[in-house]
Amino acid sequence: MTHEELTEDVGQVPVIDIGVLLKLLRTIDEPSHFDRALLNPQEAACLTQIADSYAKWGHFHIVNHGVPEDLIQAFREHTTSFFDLPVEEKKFIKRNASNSRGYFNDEFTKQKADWKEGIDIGAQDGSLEGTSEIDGFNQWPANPAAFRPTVTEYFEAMVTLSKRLLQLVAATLDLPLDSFASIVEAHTSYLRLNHYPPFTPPAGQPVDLAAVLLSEEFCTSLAAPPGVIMGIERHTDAGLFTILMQDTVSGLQVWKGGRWHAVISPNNATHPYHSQGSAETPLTAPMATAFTINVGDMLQVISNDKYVAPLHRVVVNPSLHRYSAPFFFNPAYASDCAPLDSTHNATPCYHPVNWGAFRRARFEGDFADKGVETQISGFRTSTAGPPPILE
Ligand SMILES: O=C(O)CCC(=O)C(=O)O
Repeated sequence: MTHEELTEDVGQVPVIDIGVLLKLLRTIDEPSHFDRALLNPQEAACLTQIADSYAKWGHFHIVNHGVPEDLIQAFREHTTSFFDLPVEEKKFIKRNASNSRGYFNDEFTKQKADWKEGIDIGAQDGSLEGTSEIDGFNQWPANPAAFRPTVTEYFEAMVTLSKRLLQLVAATLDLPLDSFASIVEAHTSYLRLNHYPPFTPPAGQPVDLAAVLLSEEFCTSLAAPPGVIMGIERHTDAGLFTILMQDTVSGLQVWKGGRWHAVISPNNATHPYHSQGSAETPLTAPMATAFTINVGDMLQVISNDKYVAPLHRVVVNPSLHRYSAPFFFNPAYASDCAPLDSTHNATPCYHPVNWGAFRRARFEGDFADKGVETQISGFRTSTAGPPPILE
């Protein structure tokens, strides 16, 4: 049995073709006057699918998102070339406690060192230039030469797509499309490039990785058993939502219904999506360019628990390199995120969360073992009850 098969999911996480809604958004002159009742049946079905996926899974895959395929391919190639550099060269641009932008190979999640390396590139006050008190400044590698222009172009494409997706979030909540525009005008999003090298057990301590990954204990315990190395331990994303590019190697898992499920991207040829097309009804999107969307903590707060940020993690792979690129779409630092009046729960489940303060506390925990991580559960109101879990 291969590693891919070991971690294969049941293919339930929807793959949503959002082309029909993006086309519509481009034609709407006054987002504040958006009327859901005027959607045609195809548009309405797509919006319902998005709303249901946010509520049921907290994540889904999108195709036909408008990001050019050649840009995605160039971005991928430069990501791989960057990580292929000698570690000494990558460390020229290493991030530190006073600058969160740059290369790292020492991140902690749940007080455990991740089995991965990465580079963070961020926006400050809505732009890729400049510096911010919380994040510092971007550090670009000298090699590969085209890394900076390609990553910059990809970053801008992610911003454009994120703003569209945020309009759709508003639409799913029966709000005008521009309801959240002010909190992301000076957005503080960042792009993370991840490389998970193949896991090599320490000499003299052989690990039967397949047995570990298949064990009932591993699949049903929230925390990975002691001694099991993870690509990245369980966490939720802190911001509004994440646009995740996964390559063809699996590893991502999500906690739902009391166990971990593998989340295979449609970019992987084993995904059931590939068998859905036919000569009569061909698939509408090119493959290898799907993105996975994850609800983040701030959207959970704003939606007052209607949309729950999924707990996710990444398992190691014994033989394959895995690359991924989450784009964390984040509000302005000055924003206070608070439950909207119009969401399904009349009583607010959260006190307002200042994004700048929250992000600063999270970064401090990423950089070193600070004991307890800052979580939105700390902002729950006394009447809200226990934090929601995806059932
Ligand atoms: O690599 C992935 O698929 C997910 C990465 C992730 O969760 C993170 O970087 O926060």
